[in-house]
Amino acid sequence: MTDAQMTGQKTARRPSRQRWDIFCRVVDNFGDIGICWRLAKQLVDEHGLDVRLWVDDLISTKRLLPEFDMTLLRQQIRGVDIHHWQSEFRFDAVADVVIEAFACELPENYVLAMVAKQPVWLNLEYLSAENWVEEYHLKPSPHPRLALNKTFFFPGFTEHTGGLLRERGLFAARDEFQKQQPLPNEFRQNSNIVSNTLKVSLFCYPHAPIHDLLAAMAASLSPVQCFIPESSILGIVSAFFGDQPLAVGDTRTRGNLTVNILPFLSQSGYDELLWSCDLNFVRGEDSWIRAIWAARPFVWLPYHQAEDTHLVKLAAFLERYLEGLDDAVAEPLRTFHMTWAAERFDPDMWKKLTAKLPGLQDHAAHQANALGQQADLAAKLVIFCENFS
Ligand code: TRH
Repeated sequence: MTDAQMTGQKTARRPSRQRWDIFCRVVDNFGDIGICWRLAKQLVDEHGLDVRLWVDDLISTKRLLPEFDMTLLRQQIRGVDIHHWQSEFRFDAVADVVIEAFACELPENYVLAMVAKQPVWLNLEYLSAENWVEEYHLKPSPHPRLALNKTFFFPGFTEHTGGLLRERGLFAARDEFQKQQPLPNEFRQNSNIVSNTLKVSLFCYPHAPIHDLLAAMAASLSPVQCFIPESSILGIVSAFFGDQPLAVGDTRTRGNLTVNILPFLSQSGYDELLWSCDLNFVRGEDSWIRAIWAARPFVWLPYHQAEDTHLVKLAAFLERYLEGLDDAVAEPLRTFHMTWAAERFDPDMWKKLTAKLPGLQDHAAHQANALGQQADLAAKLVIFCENFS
């Protein structure tokens, strides 16, 4: 592979590879399918590719894509050919480019068929801001038995990584949306938005100290409105209010906190929620990236990993993300992140964090613009495949 290929730089082009297969096995939650669906759609919309998305978990797919019909083995949605990936795997032909998302292990019969076709085979990895990512991005991995080569493709925050998922026109849509007052979005219809409150969205894992966070919000000196899309934390939120189980459309108040339970939103509706709030709590991978693009301050909770690897991942991200920010502003956000992810809480850190929101807002806008200057992940994938030899 040449240097230009390693860095994703353009050289003389081979004809575009037309058919792409993306394989997605849902481990849990929504990130796996959320990312694969977003990527598939972008490859169709912006690169004119013929994309098949193979997914094994129909329930998660349905949650994310309400128009998805769980009775069908195959269906077209917004230009993407979605197939149910069943244990007995049937396919017509191997694609030109094969994306194995998050080391999901391709079906054996498909891998055998790849030997004759020799497609570009990429393992799309999880996102991390750690330094080693640059070194491993685009590293080849020969198959142990067959004449096949897989390439590791790492998303990331620097030019020498695979970049971040970002659709063309996302910033323009966000800016247009944020200009409008009152904000016209689907969650608004379900909630009575009060002006002059601190608007917060909350999407996190149930092991986070949610009760303590809600208590700190309730004790705030000024009003806080917290929007919670329906998720696995609803029981904890209900228990905080000592109430019947909360349901979509419910509103509860304690002290200076008002909570609105929203439906699980569409991906674009969720973007609008992030764009509308002054502070967003996000998790996993895809909502984390969307929070960055929202250009609003956020608290990211990484997916829990053994031996506290997620805390290393978090520290690496904060190191990169907070670079250039005055320490007096950066420190409350760093402390909040690390404490929240370690499942501890101190009410004081909520006060300190909210006191620094104006400075954090400027920084969030700056970082979104700076990262938005880099080529996005879909474009980098396409360029890499065009130059692959
Ligand atoms: O759901 P997540 O925790 O996903 C994961 C999984 O744990 C997965 O196994 C792991 O590999 C990955 O993280 C790192 O969090 P994430 O990644 O933010 O995905 C949530 C998706 O759901 C994202 O596409 C945004 C979307 N979403 C909506 O569309 N509507 C909503 O209302 C909300 C709250 C989220």
